[in-house]
Amino acid sequence: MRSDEIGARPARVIAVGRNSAWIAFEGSHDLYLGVLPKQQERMSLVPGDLVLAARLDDERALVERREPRTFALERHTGGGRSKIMAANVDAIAIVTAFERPPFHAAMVDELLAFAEIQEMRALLLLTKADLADEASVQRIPALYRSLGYETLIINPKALVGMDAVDLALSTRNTLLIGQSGVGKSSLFRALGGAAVVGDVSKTGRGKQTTSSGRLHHFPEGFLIDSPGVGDFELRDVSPHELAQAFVEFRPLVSKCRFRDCKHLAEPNCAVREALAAGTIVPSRYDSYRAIAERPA
Ligand SMILES: Nc1nc2c(ncn2[C@@H]2O[C@H](COP(=O)(O)OP(=O)(O)OP(=O)(O)O)[C@@H](O)[C@H]2O)c(=O)[nH]1
Ligand SMILES: [Mg+2]
Ligand SMILES: [Zn+2]
Repeated sequence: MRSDEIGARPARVIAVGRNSAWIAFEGSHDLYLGVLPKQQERMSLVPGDLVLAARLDDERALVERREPRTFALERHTGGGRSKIMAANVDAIAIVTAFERPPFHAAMVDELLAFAEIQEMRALLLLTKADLADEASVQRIPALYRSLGYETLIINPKALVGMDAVDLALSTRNTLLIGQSGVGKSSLFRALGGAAVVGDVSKTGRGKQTTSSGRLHHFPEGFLIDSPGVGDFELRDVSPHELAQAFVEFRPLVSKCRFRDCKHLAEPNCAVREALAAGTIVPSRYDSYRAIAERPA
């Protein structure tokens, strides 16, 4: 055994910069700058990764290896790029505003479908009710609750709903995901997460935008803040899987006339009949259709 392996202990990756990673040893909140050995310089780390590391001094630790990931959340964009956002998470909290930016049903529904396909727990956290009209504040949460999704209305700026969201998140390993400006970092800080130097960049308009992920430990579980996603695309999903990922379509698909019905233009389609009858909400069907019709 090499001498530097003697002191190697498990540590969690808290934040990642361009060529660096901050880690915290299990049971401690002190941050160390992770140093990668020469032969491992290309080892990629993301928040949530578990590593084995040895303290070098008060500020630095040598990262010897990364433990296998139980789950890596990979994001695909319309531009054909992909990026691993977080490792070892078991839930996603989709953060979305009623207004500023306006509610984006297509993105919420695609993220919910993604969680269904990955068999992950998904929560919906709705912000900025104070800027929205009463009708939306009634309608949107009612829709998602009727589909069975845990949905909370919160205001991380005014600290409204923080106990409920703490209860919902604090025993899980959760990634906060959503568009820029919806309140992810405000929520992350309200739940005790720290903004580390270099973690936020000021844009020209003086707006603070998260430029890399950052992890906060709860006594059990953790929470990862992430940069806003402009778009998010499901990949490599069969038509059958996609229809199953829209939970209200599930009991209907076996009733379509054609077994390989894609629920787009086929006759005697139970999904489109439900849409016409009003039991499937148009915005949900539109979200489904946008994904189903997207060129592969
Ligand atoms: N009025 C109102 N403002 C809110 C609410 N939640 C967050 N904000 C404000 O929205 C702005 C953006 O919040 P952030 O927490 O930085 O948003 P973010 O999702 O982290 O954005 P990115 O890091 O760019 O992805 C801040 O000025 C917050 O104070 C809310 O419920 N109501
Ligand atoms: Mg942010
Ligand atoms: Zn059909």
